Order: sequence, then structure tokens, then C-alpha cells
Amino acid sequence: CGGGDGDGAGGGTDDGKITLGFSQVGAESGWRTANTKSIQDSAKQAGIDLKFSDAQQKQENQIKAIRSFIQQKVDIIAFSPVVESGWDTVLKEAKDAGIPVILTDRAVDSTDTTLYKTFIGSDFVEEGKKAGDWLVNQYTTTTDPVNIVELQGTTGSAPANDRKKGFGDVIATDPKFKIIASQTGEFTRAKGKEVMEAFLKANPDIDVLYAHNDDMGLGAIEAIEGAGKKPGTDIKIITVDAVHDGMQALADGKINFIVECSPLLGPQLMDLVQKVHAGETVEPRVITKETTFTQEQAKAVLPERQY
Ligand code: GZL
Repeated sequence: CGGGDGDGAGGGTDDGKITLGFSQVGAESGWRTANTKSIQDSAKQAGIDLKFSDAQQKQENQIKAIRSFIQQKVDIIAFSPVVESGWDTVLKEAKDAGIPVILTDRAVDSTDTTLYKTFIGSDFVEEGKKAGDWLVNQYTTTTDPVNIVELQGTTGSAPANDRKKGFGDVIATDPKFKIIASQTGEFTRAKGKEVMEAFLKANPDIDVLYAHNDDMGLGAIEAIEGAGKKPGTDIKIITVDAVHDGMQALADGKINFIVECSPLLGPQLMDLVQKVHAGETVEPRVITKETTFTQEQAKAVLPERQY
């Protein structure tokens, strides 16, 4: 992507260090905590001066933070957009100030791709597809209806939109799969539990829960057990992320399948920051590598997991 002059606007520090302004979504989940740690640790290791802001899941706070970074004349701005829309104005302000922007974790729906240098993050549609493929393969021998409830991520966010699409496209291949309820759990345990309690009250025959992240799945497990049902047995559970607590529940048989979404974007982000600062051309899209886990695989890898 074009845009910006590549070497920032002076950087705000005279010690020759690159100054990076980073606006983080919030601290809503285990994934986010691991992502923040990866970014902070990697900036330190790279000798990059990190100005870090937590937006508490509010877009207006991210926009304020980006404007503050522009005022401070940082060299580079990076952020994880809490939702996909509404960024063009502030990104244009950064471009006009000659400060390159890097998107991490989540995408924006701006059609002007000169507003940012690159986007590093997962393919969320693919993650949803992996979840759907696993489910389809669990029900090859039956034509009975499979009633699914879905806990969506933050409304309007790229992971929520795309994980829903990827999963929906796969299960649409067989009419026995029915999403009987779908609502946002805001990527948090508390909201996931609350919404799952409502799902359980309204739907006596739930076969499967598809939760867009582990945290909502873990909250739902509390609700399922509170309703006297066995998570992983009475109701099969598929989640996305593969953070420690999710992997522990998978190993314990309370979750059935997890699609990994790596939060460890820090090292690659700092590499991109240094390249962009040096005026090098970078790939417009850097997709993070990730896999999937069954219950057996979780038991095997748990001891070595970083997060
Ligand atoms: C995905 C990330 C999502 C995680 C959630 O890259 O944006 O946000 O899946 C987190 O756990 O809250």
C-alpha cells in the first residue's frame, strides 16, 4: 500500500529510536492480554519506543489515541481496529501528517488502501470455515436436525463478521444444520455466560455451541453446567483462539474443538515497523500462521503453550 513518506514525522524522541504509537482494542479476553504482552515485549526487544493506549473496546477512544499520536509526531502508528468501519477520516489525518499506519489483528473496511501500509493478522473467514468443516465431519452419519447456537464476537468487528461468514458458508451445504439463535457475547466470559443462559432458557434442544472466542465459550460452559447439562457431551462446543484456559477446557473434555488464532503478532509487527520506517516496501497483507486442536492434541501441547 502507498501513503506516507515512510520515515515518519520526526518521532518525538531525539535518541534515534523509532517511536511507535499503538492503540489496543482493550483487555476483554485472554487473547487480548497475550496480544498486548507480545507487542510490549517485542517493542522492548527491538529498542522501539512504544506509546501504548487501551481503548476499552470503544472506537472513539482509539480515534482519540491516534489523534494524540499525530500530535506527538510519532514515527509510526499501529492499531487493532475494534470495528471495521469509521476510520477513513482519522487515517487521512495520519496520512496528511506523513505518519505511516500499520493495521494489526483486525481489518478496516476503508476502500482507500493507501491509508495504511499493511495489515498483519489472521484470516477470520478461514477460521470460521475450519470450525464449520469440523462440525460437518462430526455429523456425516445422521440426517437429523443439528441445532446450533452462536455466540458472536463484538458487533461490527472483523473477527465477528468473518468468523460468522466462514462458518455459515460451510454449514449451509447441509440443511440439517440450523443456527437457532445467534447473538453477540462481546468476546467476554461474562457476556458469553449471560447470553448462553438466555439461549438455554429459550431452546431446550441445543446440540452445538459455536463461540467466536474461547472466553465466551468458557462463560457458556458455566451457564451449561448451571443448567445441569454436560458441556462437551450434551452440548458440543467449538471455539476460536486456543488461549490457555480454552485449551485446558478442551483437554478436560468441556470443549470439543478449537481453531487457533495467534495473538503473538509482536515480533512480526516490530519487523514491519522497522521496514516501514526505513522506507522499504512491505507486503500489503501478512497472514499469521495458525492451526486447530482436538481434545487429544490439546493434552499433548498444553505444557509447552506460551499463553
Ligand atoms: C482476533 C481478535 C479477537 C479474539 C478475541 O484476532 O481480534 O479479539 O479472537 C479478542 O478473543 O477479544
